[in-house]
Amino acid sequence: MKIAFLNIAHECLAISILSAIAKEEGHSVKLLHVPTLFKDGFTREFKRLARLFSNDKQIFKQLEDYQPDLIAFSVVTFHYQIALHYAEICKKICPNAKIVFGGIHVSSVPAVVIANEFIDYVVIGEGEVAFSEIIKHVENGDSTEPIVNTWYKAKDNTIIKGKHAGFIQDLDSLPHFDKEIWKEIFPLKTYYLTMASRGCPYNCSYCFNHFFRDIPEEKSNYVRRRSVKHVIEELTAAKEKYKISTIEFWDDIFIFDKKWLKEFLEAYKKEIALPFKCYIHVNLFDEDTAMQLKDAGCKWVDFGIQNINEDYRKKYLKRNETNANIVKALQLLKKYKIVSFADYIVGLPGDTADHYEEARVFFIENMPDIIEPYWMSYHPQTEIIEKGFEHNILNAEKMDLINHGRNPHSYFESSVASKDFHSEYYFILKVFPALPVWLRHKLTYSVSKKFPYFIKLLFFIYSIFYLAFKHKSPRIKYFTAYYIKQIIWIIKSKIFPKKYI
Ligand code: B12
Ligand code: SF4
Repeated sequence: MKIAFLNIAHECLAISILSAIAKEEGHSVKLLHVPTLFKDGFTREFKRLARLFSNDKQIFKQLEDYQPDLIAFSVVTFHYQIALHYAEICKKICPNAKIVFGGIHVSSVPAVVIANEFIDYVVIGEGEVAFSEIIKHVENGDSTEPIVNTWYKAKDNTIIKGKHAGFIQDLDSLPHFDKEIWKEIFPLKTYYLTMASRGCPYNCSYCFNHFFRDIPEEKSNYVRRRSVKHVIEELTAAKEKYKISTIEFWDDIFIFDKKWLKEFLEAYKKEIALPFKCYIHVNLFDEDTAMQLKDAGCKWVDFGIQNINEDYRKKYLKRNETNANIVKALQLLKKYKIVSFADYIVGLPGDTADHYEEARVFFIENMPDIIEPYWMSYHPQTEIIEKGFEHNILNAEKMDLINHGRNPHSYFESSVASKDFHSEYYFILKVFPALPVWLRHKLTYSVSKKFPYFIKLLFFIYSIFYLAFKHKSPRIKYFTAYYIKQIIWIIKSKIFPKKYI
C-alpha cells in the first residue's frame, strides 16, 4: 500500500516510528514535508520570506503523481489549522485516499477533529497498533469492525469507535525510529533527536501527561523505558550512518529511573561518548546523578521552574518541588559544570507582579545559565483551563477557539491578552543571565519599562546569541543548521522536484 506522511515544520518522532512500522510491514512510504519556514513558531513570522520559501506547488505535484492510499498527519494544537488546510487540499488532489489524523491535539479533542468531512480516521492515544490496523482496514475496504484507539467514519457516515487499549508495555518491541525519511531535510549530524522512554511520573496542570495517562480503559503502566541495549543499538547505528555529533534526549524526565540511568550512562560512555542534552526534574536530581551525567558527556540539562512562588506552583501548576530543591539543583549543576536551562512560564492565570519580583530577586542570587521564559498557552483537556476560567481569562468562546487550534501562540506571543507586567518580566528574565551582576540589580520593572521597544529588541537578540555562544548551546547550532539545510533543500526541490520531495 502507498502511504504518505504530511509533516509540518519539525522533525516528528511519531512519524518516524509509524514510518518504521509501515516499512517493516512492506508498505511504500513517502514523506511530504511542509517546512513553514519563517512562520514555524521558532522565529517571528516574516510573510514575504515564508511565501518565498513555500514548497506547496512541489508537494501538491508529488501528491498528484504518487496517489497514496493513506495520508497521515501528526498534529499538535499549534499546527492543527495548518494541518486541516493541507488535508483538505490532499483530499481534493487524491479523492480516493483516506486521511488519518493522530497526535496530542487529536487525542485531546477527537470529536472536533473527526467532524471535518475530509478526515476519515482519528487516533486517540498511542498510535502504533492503531496505525497497522488502519492500514489493513483501508486495504480491506468495507469492514465496520471497531479499530483499537481509533474512531472512523463508516460508509453511512456513522462514527465507529474502538476501545482505548492499554499503553504498549514493551517499548523494545517497536522498531527504531526511521530517520532515513528526514536525512535530506534536517541536520541529523548536527543534532540527533531521540527518546528512550514514554510518559512522565508527574501531573503538572498545564501539560498533556495528566490526561494522556488516563486515556486507556485498561490498566497499564504509563511510564516506560526502552532497554539500554535498544537505545544503544539505535545510537550506534546513527553514529555510523549519519556521523552524528550531539544528541538530545526528548524524554520528559530522562533521570527518573536511577537504576536504568546508571546502566545506560555506563554503556553510553563506552559505546557512544557524544555530548548530549536531556530533561531533568529537580526533585530527582542529586549529586550521584549529576556526577554520572557529567561523566557520560552530558553538557546541558533543561528543567522547569515555571513559577518561583512555592504556594502558587503547588496550587496552580501541581508542582511540588521546593525552592530549596531548585537552589540545590542549580548548585550541583554549577559544581559539575553542566549548563542549566531553566524554563519559566510567563502569563500564567492569577500570577502576580509580586511573584515576578520574587523571581527577579531569586535569580539574582541563584542564576541558571540560561532562563527560557515561555508564554502560557492553554491546551485542550489540561487542568489549568479551570484556573483560566476562574480568573476570567478564558470563557466558552475562547475555549472553542483553543479546541480548534485557532488561538495564536508561539514562543513569542501569548495566547491570551497579557497584562504588561508579564511582558516586562518576560524581557527581564530573558536578558538577565546575559547581564553583568551589577546590572542585574539595576534592571527592575520600573527601569525596564522606560526602555523603548527597539532597545529591548537589541538587548533581547544580544542575550540570545551571547548566551548561546557562551554555553555552546546546541539549540542555536541546530537552528542555524536547520534553517540552512531546509533552505538548500527547498531550492533543490524546486529545481529537481522528483528527486528531493
Ligand atoms: C519533542 C517535542 C517538541 C519538539 C518537536 C515537536 C514535534 N512536532 O514533534 C519541538 C521542540 C519543536 C516542540 C515545539 C513545541 N511544542 Co512540543 N513537545 C515535544 C515532546 C517533548 C515530545 C514529542 C514526541 O516526539 N513524542 C514522541 C512521540 C512518539 O509521541 P507522540 O507525538 O505522542 O505520538 C504518539 C501518539 O500521539 C500517536 N500519534 C501521534 N501522531 C500520530 C499520527 C498518526 C497518523 C497516528 C496514527 C498516531 C499518531 O502515536 C504516537 C506513537 O504512539 C512533547 C511531549 C511528549 N512527551 O510527547 C511536547 C509537546 C508535543 N509540545 C507541546 C507544545 C505546546 C509545543 C509548542 C507549541 C511550545 C510553544 N509554546 O511554542 C512548540 C510548537 C512550536 C511549533 N511551532 O510547533 C505540547 C503540545 C500540546 C498540544 N495540545 O498541542 C506537548 C504535548 C508538551 C506539553 N506541554 O504538553 N516540541
Ligand atoms: S514534569 Fe514536565 S513532562 Fe512531566 S508532567 Fe510536569 S511538565 Fe509535563
